[in-house]
Amino acid sequence: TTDDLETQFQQIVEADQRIEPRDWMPDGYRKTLIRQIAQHAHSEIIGMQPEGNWLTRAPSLRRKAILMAKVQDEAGHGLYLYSATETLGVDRAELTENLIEGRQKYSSIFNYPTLSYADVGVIGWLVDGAAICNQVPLCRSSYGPYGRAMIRVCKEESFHQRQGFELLMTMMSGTDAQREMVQESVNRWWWPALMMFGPPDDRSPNSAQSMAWRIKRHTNDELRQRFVDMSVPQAEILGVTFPDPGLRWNAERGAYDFGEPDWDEFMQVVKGNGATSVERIANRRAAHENGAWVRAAATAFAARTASEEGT
Ligand code: FAQ
Repeated sequence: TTDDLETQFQQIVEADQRIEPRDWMPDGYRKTLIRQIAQHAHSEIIGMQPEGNWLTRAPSLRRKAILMAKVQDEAGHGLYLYSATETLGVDRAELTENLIEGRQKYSSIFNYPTLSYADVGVIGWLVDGAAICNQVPLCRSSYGPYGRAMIRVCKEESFHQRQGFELLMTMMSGTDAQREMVQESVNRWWWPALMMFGPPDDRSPNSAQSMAWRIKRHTNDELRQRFVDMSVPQAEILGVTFPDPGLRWNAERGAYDFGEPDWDEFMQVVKGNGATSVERIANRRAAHENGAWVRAAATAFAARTASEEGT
């Protein structure tokens, strides 16, 4: 019966074993995974745009090669994640459609503009840093194809984080103007980076169930705290500050206290009213439409090959 299947499913999950595509799973589990993994895939693909914006203006060949490699990695992450989503019985074409029609979300962080080259460094340091913090526990996610995809994604994200930090170290040992550029960029990205972890736990409708299914391993607030604690010492090494007067060490908790992100701004961005939301989707739609001939050619070739094999 369904009850037996459900009990067996929960036992597998609680024994920290993996659920695989052909295993029985509750509908809600499948829906949640499709939602989260598709949103994650869309984020990687849309996330190519903010930094891609600086590819033609990288300050040296070395910086350009690094940035190009990073942006291409994001494309790869999107592809593995779309493949992981397809194992749940949805089609990638449908997911792309959902993204460009605004039926599925992508991370709030990619709705902010990249205004200076320091943003490339700060995105690597803070945005990839936050992504790693969130994604390392997802390597142990109960759904096999998602957890396995995350292993490679995390290795690449950690290169991204380091290239960002190294870029910022270089700028911070440069001129006053370069140091100011870095600080200005940190001021713009700090709060949006904290919002990447999602709404506070008491306003996170999906967390409890996703934790019980071991899709998520930690709550949004736990991961946000971990990120703050790991970032403060790094900021000290760099010589930058975070724009939060409430940020201070709490010896009793053994953690940093910090201020409240602007959750109204977060809600606006998630609703599609971010500074670059319209542009991001318009670019994605144009790329998809410009690629129509490739899809048509591949489909025609596959049909012809199949009919030749059939004769
Ligand atoms: N932005 O109940 P919860 C990257 C939505 S890293 C937009 O807490 P959940 C790497 C949420 O979907 C970025 N929407 O939801 C990179 C839900 O709405 P729904 C991608 C958000 O799922 C770096 C509602 O709010 N990483 O791309 C956000 O349990 C540099 C209620 O929230 C991932 O996607 C947000 N920040 O927890 C690439 C990681 N937060 O769907 C290029 C995987 C929440 O019910 C350059 N995802 N919402 O309509 C997760 O870990 C989770 O989905 C959370 C949200 C933690 C993001």
